[in-house]
Amino acid sequence: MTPFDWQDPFGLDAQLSEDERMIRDAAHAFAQAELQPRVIDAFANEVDAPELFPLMGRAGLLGATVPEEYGGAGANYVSYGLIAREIERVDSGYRSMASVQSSLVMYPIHAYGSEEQRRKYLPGLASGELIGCFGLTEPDAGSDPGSMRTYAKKDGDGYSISGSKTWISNAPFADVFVVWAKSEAHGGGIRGFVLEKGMAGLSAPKIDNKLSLRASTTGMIVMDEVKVGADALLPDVQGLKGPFGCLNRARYGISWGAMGAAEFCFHAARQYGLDRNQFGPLASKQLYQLKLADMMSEIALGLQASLRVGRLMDEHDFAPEMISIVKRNNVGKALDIARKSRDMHGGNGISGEYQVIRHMVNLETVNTYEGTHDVHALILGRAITGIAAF
Ligand code: TGC
Ligand code: FAD
Repeated sequence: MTPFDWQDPFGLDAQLSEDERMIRDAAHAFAQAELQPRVIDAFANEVDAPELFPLMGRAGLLGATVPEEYGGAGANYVSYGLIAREIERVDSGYRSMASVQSSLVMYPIHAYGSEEQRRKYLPGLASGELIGCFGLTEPDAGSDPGSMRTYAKKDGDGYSISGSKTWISNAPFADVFVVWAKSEAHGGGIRGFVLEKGMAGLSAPKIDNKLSLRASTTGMIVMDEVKVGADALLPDVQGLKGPFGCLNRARYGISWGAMGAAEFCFHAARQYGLDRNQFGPLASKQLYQLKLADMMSEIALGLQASLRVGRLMDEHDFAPEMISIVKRNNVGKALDIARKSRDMHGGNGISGEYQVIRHMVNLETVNTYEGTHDVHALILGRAITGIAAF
């Protein structure tokens, strides 16, 4: 019989293909060699790190699911999830940088863009020479993006776009802005536009002094009659299903990523309990072992669920509600695990050096963005009852 492995209780490794294992191992090596040495200082000092994009691009971590002809890796969604898990094992902010680029910028340009837009933007985004951001949220439209005010007026053959987006990852140093707006030329329907740094009327001020996700740069997108040509429109999608199609991918990746952060916190608590003696080794205490058992169980279950959803995505046979289950459950469980691990480290748990409190405060953001924990409950409540309770 296969011996039990506390680091892989259900044999996740054995359920992966050779290619998936290789991608996971490469992402792990990159994250530990390039990201881990920076993160404590980056978080403490809120360091902007645009230079990480070309490093991630060279390591093949950007646009993993985009076909190779556009610079992507042509990998499957399980591989994409495994990459997110390895990056977020180091920090949710670094995973944010990568998942916005891959799921929220490259995906819509590939899925909804013209051939010219794909050729113009995707290779640079895949290599990390270009940095992308995704503007959906507005100061008065967060959980309810359908109430957005950003507006694209007809302007000759093109458009003039005005409005503001807030809480936008990567925006202050982005080159490519995927922005969602209500469009006069399309009966006020929501359309996607690709804007570029340097356009007149476009600015992206940084939001300073975040106390969560400090290693990831966040800003606003301010658009004051930004004039773009007809070629800035993403031609192949109309309505909220455009941004939601992107969010499906990013939320799925987050479900894996959060488990990476949880694994870090679980492993750290285990080691701390083995090393620290109070009335004997902490790990010898029943309450301590109960917490470790809970952590291991939730992580094992969460990873299996994400793998199942990833396999269905790779078969083009998934429902968005499945993604709501894994995003909501895995992030909520990761947050519980990070809080428990912080507690199990005692006073050391609040030190940046031990890293668990950083994961804990990061996961507060992850619980909120890409659909809050409660909004995903309402998506599931609608599916269960047939009644929208938003
Ligand atoms: P609703 O009536 O439900 O739907 C409107 C249209 O959209 C379609 N749709 C979807 N299509 C694909 N995938 C999904 N998941 C979809 N959900 C809905 C739907 O079929 C319909 O299509 P059509 O053709 O009939 O028009 O829309 P609603 O306005 O009632 O929406 C309610 C709700 C709560 C589900 C939705 O607004 C929601 O999910 N709110 C949360 C907002 C959110 O997640 N924002 C994320 C911003 S981006 C971000 O946070 C990035 S952080 C990145 C990082 O740093 O990692
Ligand atoms: P609100 O929608 O105002 O929600 C406030 C509270 O009310 C929450 O608890 C929520 O669950 C609850 N609530 C809302 N509606 C209901 C309801 N109907 N019933 C019961 N409770 C409800 N957005 C982007 O577009 N692009 C990005 O790159 C991006 N990056 C982000 C990075 C960071 C660091 C952060 C913090 C946010 C980012 N966001 C981004 C925005 C994020 O998606 C929003 O913060 C999120 O969707 C919630 O919107 P809100 O903050 O306006 O909260």
